[in-house]
Amino acid sequence: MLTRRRFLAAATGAGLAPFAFAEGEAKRASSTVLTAADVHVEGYPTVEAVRWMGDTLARETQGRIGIRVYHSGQLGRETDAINLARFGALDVARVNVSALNNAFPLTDILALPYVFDSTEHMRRSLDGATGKEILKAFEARGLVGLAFYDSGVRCFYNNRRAIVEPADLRGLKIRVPPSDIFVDFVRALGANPTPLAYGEVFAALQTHLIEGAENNWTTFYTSRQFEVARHWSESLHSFAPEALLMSKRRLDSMSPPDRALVLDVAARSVPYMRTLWDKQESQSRAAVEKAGVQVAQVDRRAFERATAPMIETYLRDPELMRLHRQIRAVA
Ligand code: GTR
Repeated sequence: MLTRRRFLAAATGAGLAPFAFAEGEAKRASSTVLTAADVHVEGYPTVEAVRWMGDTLARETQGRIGIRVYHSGQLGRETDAINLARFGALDVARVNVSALNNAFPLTDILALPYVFDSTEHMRRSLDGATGKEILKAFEARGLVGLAFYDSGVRCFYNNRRAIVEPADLRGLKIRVPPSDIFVDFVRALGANPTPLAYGEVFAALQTHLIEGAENNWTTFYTSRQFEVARHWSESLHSFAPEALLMSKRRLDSMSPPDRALVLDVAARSVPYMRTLWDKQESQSRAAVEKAGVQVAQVDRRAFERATAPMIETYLRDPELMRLHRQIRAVA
């Protein structure tokens, strides 16, 4: 298997093409094999959607363009993938917006708790003006926003007790992604936010470095975290979606028709991903419940009240307030 070190050596040295050719993936000298990174395992909807893109590109270019997906965090953390893509050492980075919040402030609005009412509301906003504007904003720092994918709705889970109201979280060490929004949110609820990379969460729960985390059903299931955190709470606090980003340098190096094709295939992968997502989310929930995880309903109003001042602080930013109004208008 390819190691991260070998990948980086190839990527930052003579370019990726020699490596890809050696792997026999490119059929002709003029072939392009785009590299993509994802922290999720094979079969996860984001991984499969990017694979679908690769197959579609290969079919529609008679094998001239393809995508090689490095799944399961083989290329490291999401923050690493973002930087690799910005500097052209990786072509496609599939990451969650939470990993982009600090560098791309407009993405804050997508991660902020209680902004979206439902999956439908989120999809409508991402398909419309809000999604388009935020995808465009990545270009300021070496990236092209190809698409947004679903990531369900994030809820708390932990290995201690049922969380019904904010007081139940008091003092618990809760893992958060590397985003100030999540740090501030968990702190406002009286817990101790502990930023960790996604790949480290399972071990941190198992060794009691942390007592809980928050994420969606699919992640909870596919990462096996449900085996070590037996209390799930329906806090339904954030719909923070996934972002599919491409290295601007790489996209600009392609011919105009190839560039247009990549953008078009990425857009076409969104409905495909959503179908996979809906199926996988309900299967994951059913599997976790079958495995005996306790699901608690929470006093959602109490969570909203406890975090309202923190959310208002973010919305004091005029740009975020403008996007917030835009999103609420299509609720
Ligand atoms: C998941 C998301 C991952 C990663 C993870 C996290 O929902 O799909 O990309 O960001 O959350 O919490 O780190």
